[in-house]
Amino acid sequence: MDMDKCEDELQERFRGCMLGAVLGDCLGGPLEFKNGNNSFPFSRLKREFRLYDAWEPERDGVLEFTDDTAMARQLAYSLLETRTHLDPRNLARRFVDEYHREQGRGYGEAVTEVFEKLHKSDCRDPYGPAKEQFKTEGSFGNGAAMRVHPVAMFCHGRSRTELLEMADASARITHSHQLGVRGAQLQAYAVSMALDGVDSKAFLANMLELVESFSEDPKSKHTYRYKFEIMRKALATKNDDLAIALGNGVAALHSVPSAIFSFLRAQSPIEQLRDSSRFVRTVQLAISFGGDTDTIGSMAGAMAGAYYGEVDVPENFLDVCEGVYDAIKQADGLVKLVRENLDSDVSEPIVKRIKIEVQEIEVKPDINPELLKPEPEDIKPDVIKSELKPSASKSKEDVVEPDSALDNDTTDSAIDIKHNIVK
Ligand code: F2R
Ligand code: MG
Ligand code: MG
Repeated sequence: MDMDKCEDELQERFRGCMLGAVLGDCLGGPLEFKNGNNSFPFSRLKREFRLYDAWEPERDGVLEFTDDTAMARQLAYSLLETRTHLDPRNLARRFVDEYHREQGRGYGEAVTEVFEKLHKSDCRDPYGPAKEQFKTEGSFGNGAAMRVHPVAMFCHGRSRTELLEMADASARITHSHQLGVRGAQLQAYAVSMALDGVDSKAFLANMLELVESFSEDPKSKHTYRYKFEIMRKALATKNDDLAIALGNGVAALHSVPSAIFSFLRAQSPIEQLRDSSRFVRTVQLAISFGGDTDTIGSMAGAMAGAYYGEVDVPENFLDVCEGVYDAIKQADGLVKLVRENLDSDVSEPIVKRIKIEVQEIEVKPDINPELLKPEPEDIKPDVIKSELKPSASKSKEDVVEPDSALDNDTTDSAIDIKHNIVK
């Protein structure tokens, strides 16, 4: 593959991040839930990866990317289009169009309902359909976390508050459960620190500090804290067999920490993966978790690529996987955009406020027949009209509200590790 060389370290890291996410997705895709919820031995991973050393695209084709990359690309395109902020309606439309273009990318079972509802309503309220998911509980799937790395790139050089706000806004278009939103924020923060080259000790301390700050959201705080405690002990003892303890399922809680662990653990040598580069052993470790291998692989790949840069990504993978050229172009576009934004004095909200036009209410005869009677002469027409339906020009600000009070579940009662579900 022929491409321009990177001009500096930031471009290296941005390219590494976008490439890492695509490669993790493509390399993990063929193994997603192929061993049920069981992990894979490292020997299996080494065997799989040996195939890629001798890969010939004309003969072997390419490994296709899945929904993870399909959505991340649209998030990157949306930011490249709006340039100074995230526009939730633009992003929602992009997700919907992308889904309708290629429905076979392996989307989550429930998220497709969100796309259909967004489509039918022309994304009038980009957050509305997600709030209706799972009997209004919202999705806690990892779909918001798996696509969030472009947010970390866009927010490079900005405050953590802005990063978390944009990650939240990008997540809620499909995922309104706090555990799904928090998963996206944790992944965004992890990628952001990887882009900054933060060392593993400070990285883990910062992640824990962020989790502790979820004070108005005790369920997320307790359950994610529990995962980070497991991670900390495992890193200290170099225990690599954490699929059961950290999880490998489609819930954000059972996959974001696993990806973060893979990134941190693979910074040190792993005996059974000694032949692999740091980037490759991160992706191999992530995929070895089994279960949701494309997503854990992609999230870990985004962090590893951001941390080590494009230079650590073996060139042979670029011919194996779909979407790598676009990933590089998007990374180059984002690095340019970030520089322009940092150089300019423009200060505007990082997330566009959405005005939702209040729809005219259709008056059905069986609701209130009284209202359909001819107007008495002594009542002004305007009064009746305003009783029947709100003015079409009325609008309300859509303020992103935190979920209603969550119960004070403790760690043990809130998660069921064996079955990969959140109670
Ligand atoms: N969909 C897949 N892979 C196919 C699944 C394989 C299958 N399990 C198998 O055994 O073969 N991969 C892609 O989906 C994941 C991202 O999903 P996303 O975008 O979060 O979607 P969704 O539908 O919102 O959530 C996924 C599932 O999680 C469960 N769930 C979520 N919230 C829930 C809640 N509040 N209550 C109960 N269950 C909830 C549901 O089962 C959802 O369908 C990635 O892996 C991506 O690669
Ligand atoms: Mg996928
Ligand atoms: Mg997946």
